[in-house]
Amino acid sequence: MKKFPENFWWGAATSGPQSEGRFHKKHANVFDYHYEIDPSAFYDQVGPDTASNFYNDYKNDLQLMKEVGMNSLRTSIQWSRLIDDLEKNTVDQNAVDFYNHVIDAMLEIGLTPVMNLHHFDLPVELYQKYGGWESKKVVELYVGFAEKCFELFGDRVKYWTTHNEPMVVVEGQYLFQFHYPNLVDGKKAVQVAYNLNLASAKAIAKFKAMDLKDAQIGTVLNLTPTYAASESPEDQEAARIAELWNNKMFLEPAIFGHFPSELEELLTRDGVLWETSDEEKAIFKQNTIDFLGVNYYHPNRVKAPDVAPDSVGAWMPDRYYDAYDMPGRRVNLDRGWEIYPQALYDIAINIKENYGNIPWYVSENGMGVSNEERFMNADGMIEDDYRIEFVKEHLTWLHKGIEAGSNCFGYHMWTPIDCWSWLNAYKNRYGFISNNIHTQIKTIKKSGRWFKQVAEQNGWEA
Ligand code: BGP
Repeated sequence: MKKFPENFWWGAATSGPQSEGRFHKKHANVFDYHYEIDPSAFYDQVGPDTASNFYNDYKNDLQLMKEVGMNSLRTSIQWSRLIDDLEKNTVDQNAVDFYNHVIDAMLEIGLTPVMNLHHFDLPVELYQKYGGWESKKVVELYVGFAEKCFELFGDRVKYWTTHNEPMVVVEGQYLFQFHYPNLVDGKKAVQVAYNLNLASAKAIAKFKAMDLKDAQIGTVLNLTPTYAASESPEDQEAARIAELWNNKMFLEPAIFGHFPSELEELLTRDGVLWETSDEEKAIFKQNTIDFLGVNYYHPNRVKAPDVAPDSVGAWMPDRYYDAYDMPGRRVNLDRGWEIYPQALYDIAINIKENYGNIPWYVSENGMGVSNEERFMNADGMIEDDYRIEFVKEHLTWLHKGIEAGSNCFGYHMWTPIDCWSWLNAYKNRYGFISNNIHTQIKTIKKSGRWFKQVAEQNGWEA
């Protein structure tokens, strides 16, 4: 038997904006707004309005999650739903009732709730008025929202996370133009990265001051481990900087309470360092995470840049490294991401050796596949053997990492029920449970049945 540690979390993750639908939501987040002004930016012009109808269907959905063996679920509380007046941080009572019902329903059926506070879904008004995460005013407003969440739900929710993949906000909105407002501005990107880290530390400060019983707080990072194309000093240097920028910029403040000095030196030399203060440095120092969530999809392979990093032009972090397309790599062509399960072992060992072996869990992993109806059998079940293989391979490497002493306490799949994706909408499906978006009929896939057995046995017969 491949056995996992006792009380291992077997579960899955989704987010409010990708599952609930906009029903009765007072404010638009940046994605709601982007869809309003430019539906053609979204696959098949499908927006987040209905998503997977979790707002109306949560009881049935949670029951299905239980049926695939999940003992825990991460979702998020939408800032744009919970808060009524964004400046005064008053709450919308309908939203409070909704999240109370969801949390109570989860506890009733034995699904441990993990609640995230920000999953790319900034209320658009705060972008329009203050420039969103560019502004420390927005950091304060977010902290007020977080505090409300702890007050309202902290008696029952014992696991909180401050952000999901803050790096995606930096890259999508400020560097590589894949999320609204699609800016290209390296200097702003640096400040946004800092402010997101600061928001997390300040929310943690509020959380700690409240002294909630048995509750823990963490953050969710997309760790894309960096692999250099070769042993050459140039490729190794490219990998060092890519690792600093993509991973350490968030990992180190979260775990150690300060930014990596090598990164600060590089940004200072390039004249783009963030605005900081001694007071803020003290906040980082005192407010580190209790546990880490790691989203892992694909590795980051890099090589020395073709163009010299000191070339003339606006500052961008990727002037220091180029993407390396490794010949012979395995790829999920529907999403374009490399499949490299061994990275989960490397992550496990990295956390053990370089990050104080902090308790951590895989907070997302998964494979988005298009047109899964082609695998539907006569009973209407999708036979997604490729997903079973994918999960099994990843769990095998994770297991090796745990056996080597890494302090991993769970594995969450992205996602329980096929849900809406940012620009890809419903193109690629990730769930253990399929969703017909026209009828909202949800059906367990073969992978869901397989996962139930694994969860029940806390492993599988090797
Ligand atoms: C992660 C996000 C999720 C989810 C997932 C799948 O980066 O945290 O929100 O969307 O990726 O990616 P995509 O939906 O882009 O295929």
